[in-house]
Amino acid sequence: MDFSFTEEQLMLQDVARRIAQEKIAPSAEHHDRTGEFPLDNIRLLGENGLMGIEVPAEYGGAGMDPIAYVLAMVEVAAGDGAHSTIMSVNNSLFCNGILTHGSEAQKQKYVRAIAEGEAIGAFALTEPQSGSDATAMRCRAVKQADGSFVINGKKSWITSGPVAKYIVLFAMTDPDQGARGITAFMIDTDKPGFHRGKTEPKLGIRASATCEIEFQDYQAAAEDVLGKEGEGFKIAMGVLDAGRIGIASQAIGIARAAYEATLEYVRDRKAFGAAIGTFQMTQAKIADMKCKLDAALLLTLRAAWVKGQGKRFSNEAAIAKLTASEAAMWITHQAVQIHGGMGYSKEMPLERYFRDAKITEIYEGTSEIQRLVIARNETGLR
Ligand code: COS
Repeated sequence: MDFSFTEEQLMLQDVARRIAQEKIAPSAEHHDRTGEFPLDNIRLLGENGLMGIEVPAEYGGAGMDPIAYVLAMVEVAAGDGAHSTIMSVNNSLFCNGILTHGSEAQKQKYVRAIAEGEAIGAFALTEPQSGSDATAMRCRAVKQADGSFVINGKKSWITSGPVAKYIVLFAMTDPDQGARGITAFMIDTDKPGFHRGKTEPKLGIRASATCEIEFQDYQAAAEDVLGKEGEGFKIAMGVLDAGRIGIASQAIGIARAAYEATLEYVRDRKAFGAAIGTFQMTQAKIADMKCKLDAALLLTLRAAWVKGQGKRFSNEAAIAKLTASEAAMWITHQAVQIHGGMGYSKEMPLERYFRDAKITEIYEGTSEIQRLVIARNETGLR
């Protein structure tokens, strides 16, 4: 077993760290306070290959592996959680699914624009009444005699929905078939029949715009189907497996930022005549933070490695996401506690890390869904 990274992986990590520390972190407070979408920074990340890390160069990407993706995501998330959410959706949920299931024309048209940072992508699975139970969706795509589809319905909690040019949409084409009646479509948001609802006010990752979207007699051509008709659920699940590696990496980045700020604070802050880092209660927290952070990173790198081997990685991705998101919640919680009043104040970024971390236990499969996936894989029972 080799724990070292390649020169290329380290170079990408370095590029991501530089952009995150020089451009993203300094504006994170502004983006969090205003909720302003960080378009310029997203373009910059795209120009540097960070919006299509695993996308081959022929489609405008960096042509790198899932390990490089983890390393870069961690750096961007350490700069700001909201930026890493946008990056994760573009890389994992948008480009990944099209690369795996798309036609050559779809790869050229949709992947290139997002990988090069010229446009923003989104992924629309969740609906107002269906989240974890994805097969309960009501959005309908009705096939016409000429092979095209007419789409009607609502999708909610769409990350980058307010700004996305293209969306991977999941709609029911055959409700009698349940999971096997769902089809994936490529949506162009400039076409008639596509509407955006209000932007969601959120606890954290506030600059990653989120909204409801609605389809009213949206016409999708036969060539807009992604993969095959009826394969949508499996496409969504496969894409979410990859997405969970991204969210695990995001959780690690947010947690690392909180951990590093805490290390600095416990060295400087004095109480009862000594640095608080010399107190055993603080030391125990520091040790536990570091163990959880390293465990999360190693599990996430393992999931990325299995993905890179071309094997099924659903279980490893669920284990990584569950471990990393719960670690991030615990670490940011302890970081706020150690900082005391300063942790609770908006003068320091600790309270933002705490708010940003929470979503990693919810989106792309809640912690409860990750436990369900892991237990099903381990026991073989349903
Ligand atoms: N990769 C590929 N195929 C998968 C898969 C995966 N990760 N997970 C399931 N499938 C396939 C199954 O093999 C099955 O195929 P067959 O019909 O050929 O047997 C089919 O999909 C249905 O699978 P299953 O019966 O396990 O589906 P369930 O309805 O029981 O749902 C859960 C399984 C709950 C795990 C799934 O719905 C899920 O992950 N939900 C969370 C969704 C989510 O993350 N939402 C957040 C939206 S993005 S913010």
